[in-house]
Amino acid sequence: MTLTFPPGFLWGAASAAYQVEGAAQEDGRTPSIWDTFSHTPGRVLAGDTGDVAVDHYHRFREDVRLMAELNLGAYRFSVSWSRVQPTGRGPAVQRGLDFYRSLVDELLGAGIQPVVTLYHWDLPQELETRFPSGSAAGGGWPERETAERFAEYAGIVAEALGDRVEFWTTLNEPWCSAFLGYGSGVHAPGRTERLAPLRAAHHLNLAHGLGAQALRAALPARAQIAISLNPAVVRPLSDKPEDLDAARRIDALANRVFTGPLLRGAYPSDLIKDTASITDWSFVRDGDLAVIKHPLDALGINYYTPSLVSAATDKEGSPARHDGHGDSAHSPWPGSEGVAFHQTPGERTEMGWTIDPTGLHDLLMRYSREAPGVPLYITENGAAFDDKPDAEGAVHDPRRIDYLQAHLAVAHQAIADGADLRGYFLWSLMDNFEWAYGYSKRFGAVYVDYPTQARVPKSSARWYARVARTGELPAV
Ligand code: PNW
Repeated sequence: MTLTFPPGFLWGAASAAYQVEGAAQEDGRTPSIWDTFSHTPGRVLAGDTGDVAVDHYHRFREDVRLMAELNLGAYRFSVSWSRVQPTGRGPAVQRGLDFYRSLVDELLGAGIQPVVTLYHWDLPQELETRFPSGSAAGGGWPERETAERFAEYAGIVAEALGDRVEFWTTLNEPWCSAFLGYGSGVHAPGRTERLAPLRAAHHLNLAHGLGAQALRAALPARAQIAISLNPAVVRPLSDKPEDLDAARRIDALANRVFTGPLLRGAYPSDLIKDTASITDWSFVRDGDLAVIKHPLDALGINYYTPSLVSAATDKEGSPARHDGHGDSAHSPWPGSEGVAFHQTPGERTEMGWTIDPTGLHDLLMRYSREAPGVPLYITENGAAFDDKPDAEGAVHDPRRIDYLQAHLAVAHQAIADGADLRGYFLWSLMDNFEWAYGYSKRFGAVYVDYPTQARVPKSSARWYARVARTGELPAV
């Protein structure tokens, strides 16, 4: 049976500045923590960097034409903070802002709605390094001032683009910034600490709240202000109390550390107990929680794969980690390092992530309940496969079509079950710099031949273009 999506459902694709732009040193841009990290030997596979990426900074006109050919209704991209405010403090660089104005104008001219993410992990390096009040290891998100700087930056971008962009998100996946950046160290800035990720999580929450206030003050009333989270779907290995407790702990550290303050104005009491040996949370100041609970016009959900957890038993020791967070001797779960992650059964993508669309349905229903009245968007969903051009240069990726089909089918089901889901953004428009995996993982609907920068729509792009045009999911 063909599934029909509601009229007005937004069909989009997503990207992020450091993953696609390149032009790392042009027009006044200074290094972000990802420039520093990728240029540090051993941090990114094969020594790959975002110096050139897919050269979107120079090819955005061609890329927007491609988006129009693919019938996209919206394009979600992020702004590189150090391109518009090189030191993370003080005056903006006009040439940096001009790039985003040109991109937005190109999109609007093609009838594509721009969706701006203000922060997709590329903190200006200066805000990590030059921090008189920071720890010996550095400044960055564990420091409160970073949240204040973010609000200033949000105001700058809102002033520059507010007359033509209606859909804004503050942060992309703050969990990754806090826990992979400052806990396991597999993301920039690569710190491996226990207190820093918790402080970072709070200051990211605060940055969202202060940033949302700055956006509200600068933008017309019609503007929508949202955040994109990557909520974990945490499943216990068994019904044993210790496994249920492991799932509760990971749910607190992955999800409720953000949604507690964002949606309810409080950190969960079980999280505070679980982390009591690390912190008393005194870095949360009076008034912070009210700021963080700024009303959301929409909630963005990014989903890839579920997690299966159990208590680690002494006999077996802690099993090999299969949580898809990369290889690190350091845990991204402060206070709950003992929890064991297991490989969920089923077919996997090139990331090693199990394909399980039921997790997306779970998330949409959960956040419909937890954020009543707040429209939901899937701001990322997609998969990496081993895509290669055939002899004629065409790229056939039937597994990606199956992946998208299966996830869109459960999204449709969630709407039928009452979720107020308004749109879907495929990750990603094009193959790009996949963080610690460099260019080795291809998430794009469009294939990029890196040596020539040629763009070749894969068969999934053609398939998605039809879904976007008709609003219908063909029967399998
Ligand atoms: C998201 N994890 O990253 C990001 O928003 C994208 O920039 C990225 O390219 C995409 O998903 C695919 O990885 C994640 O370890 C990276 O749990 C790592 C994790 C989750 C999301």
